[in-house]
Amino acid sequence: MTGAIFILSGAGLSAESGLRTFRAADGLWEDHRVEDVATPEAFERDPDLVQRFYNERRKQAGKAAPNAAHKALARLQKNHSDPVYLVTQNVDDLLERGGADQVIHMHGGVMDALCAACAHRWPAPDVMQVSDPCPSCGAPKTRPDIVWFGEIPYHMDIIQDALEDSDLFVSIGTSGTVYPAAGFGQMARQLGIRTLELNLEASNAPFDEVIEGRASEIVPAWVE
Ligand code: BV8
Repeated sequence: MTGAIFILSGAGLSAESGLRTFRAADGLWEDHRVEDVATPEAFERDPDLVQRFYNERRKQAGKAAPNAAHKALARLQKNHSDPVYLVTQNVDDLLERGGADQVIHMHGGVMDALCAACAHRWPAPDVMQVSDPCPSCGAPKTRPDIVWFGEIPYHMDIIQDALEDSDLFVSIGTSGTVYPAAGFGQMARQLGIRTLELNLEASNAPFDEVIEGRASEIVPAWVE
């Protein structure tokens, strides 16, 4: 396999590490309505509820271990002769802990804190409060470094360049529900790039090839 590879991952990549997906029967959103915990309006309205939601996510992410799929993608990035762009919708750090050294977190990271006043970032405390003073400007406006619905995803320019540079687009463990990530497959097809989906169940988007199965099995098999 030669040529640059663009890999978009979603919650299914981390499901076997014990982190719940969003739209499964026991998905996260089932516990909370999206608009109650994953929008800037929710944070304005009830910052403590939002902080509790992300403190719990951070605790779960910290307890989770990278699975064979995370480690296989890290190996691919290290060993492949051309660039491997690891673009993830996930806010956990399991790809990094699985050995990947360049991960593009387009929806942010739950292990980081962000100052809503000066945009300073720092490693999040286990239990974050909005009143935590920013280490840089001192403002008591601490929020999780997460891209909420209605906010602009991070690194869109880098992602666009990576897609245009790639010869293969691989979607791993995502339902293709949330934009703009859900539109990357279509952009790849318009660029004439071959597309592959690795998913527990096909998401029914028009990929050139689909491999169904659990990420911890099908991702290492595809990488090797
Ligand atoms: C934006 C952080 C403008 C939070 C997240 C109407 C129509 C279309 C679009 C919109 C609309 N109204 C509003 C929008 C825009 C909106 C959107 O798309 N809404 C959706 C709900 C319709 N998007 C936004 O607001 C985005 N911002 O558009 O700004 C803009 C855009 C571009 C340029 C300039 C301006 C911001 C979206 C970011 C929201 N934040 N995450 C948090 O994590 O708490 S999204 C959240 O859900 C996740 O991060 C993830 O990205 C996302 C999607 O979930 P998936 O990862 O796909 O997980 P899901 O549960 O859905 O699926 C799991 C998959 O895994 C399944 O396929 C399953 O089969 C598979 N699986 C399960 N187990 C396994 C497995 N696969 C393999 N192995 C297994 N073991």
